[in-house]
Amino acid sequence: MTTAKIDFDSFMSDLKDRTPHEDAFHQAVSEVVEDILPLINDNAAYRDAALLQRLTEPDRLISFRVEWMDDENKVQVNRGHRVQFNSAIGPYKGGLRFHPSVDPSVLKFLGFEQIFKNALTGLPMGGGKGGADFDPRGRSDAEIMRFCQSFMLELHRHIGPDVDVPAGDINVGAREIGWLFGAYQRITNSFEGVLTGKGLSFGGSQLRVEATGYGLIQFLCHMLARHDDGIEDKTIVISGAGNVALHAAELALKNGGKVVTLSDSGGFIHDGEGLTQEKIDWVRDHKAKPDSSLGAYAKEFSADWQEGEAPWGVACDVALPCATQNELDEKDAAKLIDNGCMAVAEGANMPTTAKGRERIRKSDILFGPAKAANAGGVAVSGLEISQNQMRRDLSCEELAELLQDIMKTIHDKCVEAAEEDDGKIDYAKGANIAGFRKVADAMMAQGHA
Ligand code: NDP
Ligand code: 2IT
Repeated sequence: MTTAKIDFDSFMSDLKDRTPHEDAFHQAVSEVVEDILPLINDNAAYRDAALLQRLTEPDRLISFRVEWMDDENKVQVNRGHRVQFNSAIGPYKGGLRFHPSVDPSVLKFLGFEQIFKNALTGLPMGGGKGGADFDPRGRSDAEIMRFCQSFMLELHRHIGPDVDVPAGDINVGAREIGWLFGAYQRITNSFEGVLTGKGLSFGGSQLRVEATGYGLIQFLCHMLARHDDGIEDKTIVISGAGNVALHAAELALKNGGKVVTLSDSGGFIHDGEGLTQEKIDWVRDHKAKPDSSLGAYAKEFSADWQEGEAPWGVACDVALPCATQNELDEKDAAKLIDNGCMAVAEGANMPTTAKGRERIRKSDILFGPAKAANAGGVAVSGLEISQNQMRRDLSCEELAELLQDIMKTIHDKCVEAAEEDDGKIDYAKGANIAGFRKVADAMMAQGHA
């Protein structure tokens, strides 16, 4: 038997028929399939094994009610999910996001991306993602803690150190991971490495907090170095003001870059003088306060605040979208190109729209795709898992070296698998192909129904 070759449009149209209204998921799949379809069409065994169809259907999607008591003793109801997408190369691994926009489509796009990202790290982790449509904005600390506990009341049945190991994502930081971990421990009466991003006193890893932002800058530096350039004196525009954005800003500064913007869901600040470590620390403290807006930065440091706007119109050499999906569109890409931007590296997951990517791909801009450029966070999560299993902590120096090595290896894997056009590497294609190859080999070796 030889299964016929797959046509891109028919495949996507079948996928859309099976998963209506899941636009973000379709976008993520389309972007990967475009690059890996030639490999599948060159390999009859892949097609006979329905590899692509199996790869794009999650192992399971668990949805559940999360009920919790607010500060007025009113019962509130939210919806939680965990997408366990693919476990061919290791236990499911991926973050938890609490945001009103969370739905199966968003989590499936994130879980699908995570399969390839985790494969690129070289560590044994499958792909998963989870979260809830809970909005922590306007909620007290006690309410958020109770929400985490109720969320874990159901999630604990589906996770475990050898099954599925969640971590943080938007609005789930070290504090929420601590509350989730405490609830898991009380429910199951076992102390095990079931979450990553934990506090250092109960099994967390050094450098996990910094890893995504730091890894992003390391990846960017490798891309620039391969093209005989560096980050020093470059003007850098960053979106977001959370974990990824602030750590990216921090390492960019340490390496001699000039960071001139940050943003949040209310707008962006433009600081022509450039951020300093002191200003970054101020933003971290300020944003940790409930419902705080980045707008206050403008008064504190005499900078510009552009309400409701994104920062892509600010002239820069490097742009780092680090907030959320589809935050950089075709028009934004055109502004970056017009302003002479030379590199875009994605700290957030799928921050660039399909048309935005297309525009960038056709330009001279070097493009570091999320699944490669932001893999540092999950890589250190993978190292947290091994530290927990060994019951031995690595030092900050050891972890810093491991993170450096992993980001360099990811960069080199992308280059090796990519196409080079006039000296410019298609990193997005390289990341998709290199991530796919590892997962495909494992799936083929493990057989099918
Ligand atoms: P945080 O919750 O720490 O920060 C998120 C930031 O993005 C905040 O400044 C938030 O603004 C802003 N933001 C969120 N949603 C929107 C929106 N719809 N429009 C505009 N701004 C928005 O999250 P992280 O920094 O951890 O995550 C940021 C991105 O990085 C996400 O895409 C995440 O998936 C990705 N990522 C995170 C990793 C990690 O280790 N944490 C690893 C790899 C990727 P506000 O405060 O106003 O809500
Ligand atoms: O998108 C991501 O890679 C994360 N949010 C981190 C996942 C993890 O398991 O550390």
